[in-house]
Amino acid sequence: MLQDKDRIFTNIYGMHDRTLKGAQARGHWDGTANIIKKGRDWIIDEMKASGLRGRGGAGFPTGLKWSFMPKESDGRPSYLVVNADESEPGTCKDREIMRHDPHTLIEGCLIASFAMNANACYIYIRGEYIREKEALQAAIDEAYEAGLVGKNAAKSGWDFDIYLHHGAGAYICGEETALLESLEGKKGMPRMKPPFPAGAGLYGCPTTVNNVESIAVVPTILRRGGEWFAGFGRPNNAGTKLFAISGHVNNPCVVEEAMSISFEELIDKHCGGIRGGWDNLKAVIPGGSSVPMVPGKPMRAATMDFDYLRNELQSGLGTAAVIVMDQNTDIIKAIWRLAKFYKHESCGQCTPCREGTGWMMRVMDRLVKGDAEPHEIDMLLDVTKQVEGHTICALGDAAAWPIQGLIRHFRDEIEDRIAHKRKGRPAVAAE
Ligand code: L3W
Ligand code: SF4
Repeated sequence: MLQDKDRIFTNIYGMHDRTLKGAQARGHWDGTANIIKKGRDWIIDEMKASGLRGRGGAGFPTGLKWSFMPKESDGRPSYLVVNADESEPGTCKDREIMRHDPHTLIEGCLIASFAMNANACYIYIRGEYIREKEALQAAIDEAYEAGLVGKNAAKSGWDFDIYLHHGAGAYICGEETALLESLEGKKGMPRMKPPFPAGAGLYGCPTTVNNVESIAVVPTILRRGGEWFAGFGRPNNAGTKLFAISGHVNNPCVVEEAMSISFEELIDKHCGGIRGGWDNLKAVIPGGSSVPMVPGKPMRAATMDFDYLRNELQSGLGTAAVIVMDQNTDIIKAIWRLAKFYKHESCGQCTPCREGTGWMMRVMDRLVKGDAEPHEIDMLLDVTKQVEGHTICALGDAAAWPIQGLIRHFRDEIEDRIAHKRKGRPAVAAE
């Protein structure tokens, strides 16, 4: 288990002063100019050495992503954009950083922007995060007032401006290119990639989009050293990580832990165990609803990191939003609810996603009621395969995977419900 001295987020539960004074007392903004004076190459090399992989869901190596940015300007400005559009079902970790530890994010923005030759950073925060927006804006104002950002930021010699942009409540704006479109004042619709944002991002200029947690850990990594961060977890799955655990555990929480902690330890140590005990565990979505679910038994022994969940359990760490479901869960209805979410959030620009999400939701609606024909289960699976991999952005895959997981692991339950309804017994109704 991670020791308190190794925690990066020292105010995640809001027990301490979140203002600049409190943040400085906890070690933030300490020697920021000295870090910057070590130069871009040193910062990027340390980030590579840390092994940090992006905390927004995809797990792309952060140092490598930064190295894609042009070293010399070709006349276009470079930008850092922080993705604070946290909307993945079950995910509420960045919210805690912005509420209670905003200064570590702002300091991270300055250092990361310098490393990528960017004089400006935009933070795109989700529309529903109103108090978080206020907390973050107050911290930005304090940082300007104290000379930590703005001209000659933190006496580093680097001029740096930071802007907070409030979204309007669309999940798709968390997809990095839809976010850039929205920031430019257009409809939040994903762009085709390539070009990746590092080549042509905000206003067609070199841009890196990073998740809040990925940027907020940067100052501590650089103060303590990349090797220190790489010492947690295991190779290719390094560092500390915020886990957001919800559902049928005794104490749902957000907690910073070492990557690769076992699922059992995570739940027993921090959540007081599964409601009703381990035998009552039915299924877990380990990384936010965009990753497939895993039934209870293999999940108990799982290692909570990118590679284990992908290679051993055909799932993923995603945003580490762990959604726990016990034996009382109507698993068909739970997945129907996700299907409804993705249908609502599809931007509609590509046919397989626009039509497929509606189609999948309507079949799921009948499965919940037991009103479907048995052959429709395979038909539904076939439709998920037509959507998966055939769309502009990952929302299509994210809509397909929970349904594929349901059919793979709980087919018996779907068949039982259909058989039950055919015998004229009442079935659970979808709302
Ligand atoms: C330059 C290349 N850059 C990749 C960059 C790319 C992006 C990053 C990862 O989706 C997933 C999605 C959600 N040259 C590059 C390159 N990049 N190749 O690396 O890219 P990618 O395409 O692997 O992923 P993505 O499009 O960023 C993110 C899943 O995360 N998810 C969570 C979603 C919700 C939230 C939230 O609420 N906070 O994040 C959970 O699983 O479904 O699969 O920057 O440009 N050759
Ligand atoms: Fe829009 Fe869906 Fe296509 Fe993504 S996959 S671009 S959300 S229609």
